Amino acid sequence: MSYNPKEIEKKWQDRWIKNKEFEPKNDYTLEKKYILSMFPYPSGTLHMGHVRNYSIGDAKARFYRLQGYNVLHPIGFDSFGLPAENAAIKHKIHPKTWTYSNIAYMKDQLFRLGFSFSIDKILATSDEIYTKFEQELFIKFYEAGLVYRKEAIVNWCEHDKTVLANEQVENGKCWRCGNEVIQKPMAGYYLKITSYAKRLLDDLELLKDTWPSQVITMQKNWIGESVGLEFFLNLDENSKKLTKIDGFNVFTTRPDTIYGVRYICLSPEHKIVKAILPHLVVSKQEKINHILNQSLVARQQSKIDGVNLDLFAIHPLTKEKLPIYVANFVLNDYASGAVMSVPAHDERDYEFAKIFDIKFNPVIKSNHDYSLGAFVGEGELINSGEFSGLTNAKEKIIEFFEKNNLGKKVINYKLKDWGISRQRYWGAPIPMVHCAHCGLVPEDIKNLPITLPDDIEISGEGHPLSDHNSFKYCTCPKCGAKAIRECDTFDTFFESSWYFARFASDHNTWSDIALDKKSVDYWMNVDEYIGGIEHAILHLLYARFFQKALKDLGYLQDDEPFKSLLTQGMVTKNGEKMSKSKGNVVDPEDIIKKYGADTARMFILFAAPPKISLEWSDSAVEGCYRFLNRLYNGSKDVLKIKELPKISNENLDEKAKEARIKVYEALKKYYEVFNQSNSFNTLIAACMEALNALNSQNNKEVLSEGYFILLNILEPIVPHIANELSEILFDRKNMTPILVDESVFIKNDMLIIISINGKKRADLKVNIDLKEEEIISLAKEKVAKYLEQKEIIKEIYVKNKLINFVIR
Ligand code: ANZ
Ligand code: ZN
Repeated sequence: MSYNPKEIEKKWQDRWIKNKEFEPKNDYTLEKKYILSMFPYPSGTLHMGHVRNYSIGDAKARFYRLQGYNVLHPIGFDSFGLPAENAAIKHKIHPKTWTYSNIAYMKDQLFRLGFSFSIDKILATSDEIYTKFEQELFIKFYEAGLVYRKEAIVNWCEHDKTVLANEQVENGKCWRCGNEVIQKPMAGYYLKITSYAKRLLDDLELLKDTWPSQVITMQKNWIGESVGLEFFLNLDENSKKLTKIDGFNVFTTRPDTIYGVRYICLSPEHKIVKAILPHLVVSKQEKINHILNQSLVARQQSKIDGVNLDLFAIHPLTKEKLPIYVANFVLNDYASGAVMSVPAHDERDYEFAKIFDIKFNPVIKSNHDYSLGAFVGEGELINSGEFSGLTNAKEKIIEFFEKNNLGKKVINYKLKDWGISRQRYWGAPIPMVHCAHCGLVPEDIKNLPITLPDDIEISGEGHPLSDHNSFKYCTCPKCGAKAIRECDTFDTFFESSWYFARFASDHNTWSDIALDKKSVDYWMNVDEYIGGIEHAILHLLYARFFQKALKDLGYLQDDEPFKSLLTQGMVTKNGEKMSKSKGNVVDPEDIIKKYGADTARMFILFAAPPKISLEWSDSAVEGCYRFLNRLYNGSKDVLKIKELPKISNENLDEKAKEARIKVYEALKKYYEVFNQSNSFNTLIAACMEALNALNSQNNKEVLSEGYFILLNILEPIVPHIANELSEILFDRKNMTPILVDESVFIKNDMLIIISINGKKRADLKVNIDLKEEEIISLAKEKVAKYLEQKEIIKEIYVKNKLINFVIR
């Protein structure tokens, strides 16, 4: 019999599925581990990145099960989203049909890779039951004041009559039809993630030892806390008259440069710009309208530009008249949408001032050459009235403003509220109703789920739901009048923001309760979350926000959803990321067919530590396959045993002792790798060494013990072959877990190499406790014939290793 992965793997997979071996237990007194790999989008088939993600997670889940933990290791599908609609347009197949047939195929693939997922917990976020509870949570958010509706500017394609995500705008044009994309105000729902900005930032501290620092930094930057001064600027009398506005706020992170302010820049959307626009000459109006029509990305990519509004603000300290401009780099929805411009100390302001020929005046002491640009450093103030001479003046100037009621310290965040409305069909309907009498009304919880109609036409144009009358028209849940249903659907990030908590909910109440408190409190939070670095910002931030909001609503108890995070590296081939467009994809299916799932899993974990990118190598795949063959073939010599043999080192020869050391080194590594480092590659290398050592010795007891231990170690990595051989050879139930036996490492003898003039002449076996002089004199005896009539000029002893005699 030779190694036949096809047969073995099928046998074990069938057994696992039939017996549902990997269901979490509902006994909440047990110690638990919740291991979660990010769930896939059902695009059609698994790729190597998935195999990597799930091989890591599965190894961890199986390890903890072997250690006696109650393990939750679920899988699902993030199944709403645009690709299903694109497939519908392209292949004339219903998004639902496309999605669920992909799910069926990928589910089958996952089980053919032997991943130990709970079967009861499998879900797809497009399932009606998931939609139902998601809509319920949304309504709870709404009632808690965490949701609001507002109008905002979106990318709009007039040809396709649809909103486009930023990624769908290519060089200002629609990715589908190539028409010019315009900026259009559109109403949508927003989640108040900004009211959690501080907690999202502060709680990163809780994760600093268990999340990659890179991810923490990216989250910090994305939240973008910025401390500064906000103050009110009055318009001069004439400008007040023209605009009927008294003044406006500005925000600065450099209050220390207040005496260097030469002019003011406003966003093109600013209310003062709106007020003055009709009074401007046509050429200025056109220029402002042009900027207004540009997307923010386009503005950022354009050259710095602006328009002089011929208005003035009064400097709060010097009372100078400051000219007011519109500038294309001022963001309307950051801080106050207005900037005090300091050309001497800010690069953008310097550039801008050059265009409009505005003079600058340094207010920070330096030897800077201003012909080269602005001086952006900090330092002692000059030309700053009573503040001149101060260093670290920021705080003092803020204090001054506060004391004189001119302004106040403010913390701004880059983070924006999260717009969740999508003008799409294949998403969860937002459960809101527009009633002529009652206004905006959330759907009645007992009417949930609001489901998608199946009979729609997807052409890519228009909005399938608002074109669908029986979906669109409904009755108001409050007054019963005829009303209009919200036809937008949730951003798909909404689904992935709570699926981890849903998995933790009790299966017995699965269809009745969104998040069963007792069960969720037991399982949450996720002990190890494994996934791609591409989710470092949005998904992880939204999930953290949901966790906190759900905690505040009483659903969850932890502040953070993911105790520890492992971001896996990508899979590359020939140095480039595996991708269809590069044509360098290796299909997991081919590897499974040719070598089996165990080889695929082993290679994935062997080729690189999880965090590092993994370069595909056919020969390393072969190498893993050969190892498994050796493991299988070598098992024929292993005695079938019911109990571990009691082996005493004293009765063993060197090779057998060495083999035991290698086996126990691998065992030590096993605990270290699974509990801490996750460097599965080093563990597999240790197993390879151990197997070689076992095969080059001939003590049967040592071989049995070695196989028993190695199969235990390898089970989380190559579960099929490990279970198969263990079942044939051992009585597993009575033999786990195994612990490291330190006595194996104690060597009584050591082998010293004796060389003469650098050439090896003999080995010397000595007791480890001997003293140096004794060892040297024994060595001299052993090589006596070489020393006859020679003079020893030097004796070099390398402790416990070798002796070299230099002779003449
Ligand atoms: C005067 C100044 C002088 C500034 C100086 C910087 C350097 P962060 O760190 O990103 O918060 N700013 C304020 N609101 C803005 C907006 N809506 N759009 C574009 N820029 C805006 O940056 C804050 C700084 O960016 C503020 O500090 C302001 O310029 C500008 F030597 O004020 B500063
Ligand atoms: Zn009503």
